[in-house]
Amino acid sequence: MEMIHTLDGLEILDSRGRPTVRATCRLTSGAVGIASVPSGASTGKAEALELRDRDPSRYRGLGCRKAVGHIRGEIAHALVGVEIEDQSALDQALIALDGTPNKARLGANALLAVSLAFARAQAIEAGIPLYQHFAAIHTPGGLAHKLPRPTVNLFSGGKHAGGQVPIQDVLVVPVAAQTVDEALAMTYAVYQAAAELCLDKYRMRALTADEGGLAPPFPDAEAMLGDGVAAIERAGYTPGRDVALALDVASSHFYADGRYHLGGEPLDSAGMIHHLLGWLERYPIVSLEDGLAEEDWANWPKLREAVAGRALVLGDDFLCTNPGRIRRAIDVGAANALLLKVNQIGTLSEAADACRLAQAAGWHVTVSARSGETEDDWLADLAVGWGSGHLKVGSITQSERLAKYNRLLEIEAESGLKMKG
Ligand code: 2PG
Ligand code: MG
Repeated sequence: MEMIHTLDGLEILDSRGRPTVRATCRLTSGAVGIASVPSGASTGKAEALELRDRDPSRYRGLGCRKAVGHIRGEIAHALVGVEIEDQSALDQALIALDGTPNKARLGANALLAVSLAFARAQAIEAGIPLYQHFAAIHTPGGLAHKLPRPTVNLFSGGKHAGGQVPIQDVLVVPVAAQTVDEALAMTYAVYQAAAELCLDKYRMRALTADEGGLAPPFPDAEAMLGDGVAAIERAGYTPGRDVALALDVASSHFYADGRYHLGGEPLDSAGMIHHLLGWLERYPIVSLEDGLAEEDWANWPKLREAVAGRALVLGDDFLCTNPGRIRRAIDVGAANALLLKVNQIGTLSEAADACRLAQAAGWHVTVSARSGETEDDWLADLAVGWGSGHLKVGSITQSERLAKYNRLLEIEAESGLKMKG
């Protein structure tokens, strides 16, 4: 049994300078957990609601004083001094207190900050690393058993880079790396080669997008992919063997009236699947995220079948870390990998449900940051504790990204855990 002694909230700023929420949870034992929540820009429609003040005179309406007020007020009132059995009991209490299906009343940002701060306080109280505490939340008595492989943003487009090209991210996956340390060194080499390539080809110094990805004026998605391959070669690696690509197509954001507006003639779903298969033929892509739009349910199973084993069919906006959507996708065979973002659902326990559901179906899980991040590093612990195959954090620049990579290096050094194939 646990008891919260004090609960506090603070409005802080994320990596885009927009407000977000931090919570501080002090247990009666004296252990203190502090956690900050991230925020997306290319959000899925089924995400839990991020509560914003909507006061246009302050941060263009994006203030989080209401969410923070709920932590200090209603949530603290309900939880302080009450016996709480575990994370699940805490999260159930938060969900019941909010009382809406999408956490619209108190805000998923307020709820998640409390959920995470409580978890961190419990880990500190138990004197165990946060990743081991997350492992026990995932499976009672469970222990972390492997490290995730980083998938790192190289080029940005879409909503993260002003829409100069419709697709959102080309990422590098250092598939030949045996350790996190090696994976990051390889990634750095490719990123620097890509920056030189941008200078040569686009006469552009390394101007970066929201997640630190390079964002030159690509004429089209093919150029973005081709330049990804060229950067891998320029760094001295063999594309596909040493370093592969992953793609976040984020296609919901260029889908309108049943057509995909990729540039050129708009494509129907069959045309889009055909187009994606062409990319899989030509480029060493190992993971295909949101290849189809979030509402294009009828065609996701066709995409999964067509891709069959060549790359992961990964759902982000499509699944929104939502157990109900994941169950449906498993039933109809719509994907084989989950992009897990805890703030899409709003509590740690529900995200753990989503993760277990996907893993039990034999799916791969990629734990992901948001485009608006903080310097908090809990995500690295989460990816390790929940046995995810990949960790997607953004590029290998900017401290809000590097906080997670540095934590992963720390975990690798202290735990002796290995990255799996
Ligand atoms: C995504 C994420 C991270 P955002 O689409 O996968 O890259 O973006 O946080 O803006 O939803
Ligand atoms: Mg995505």
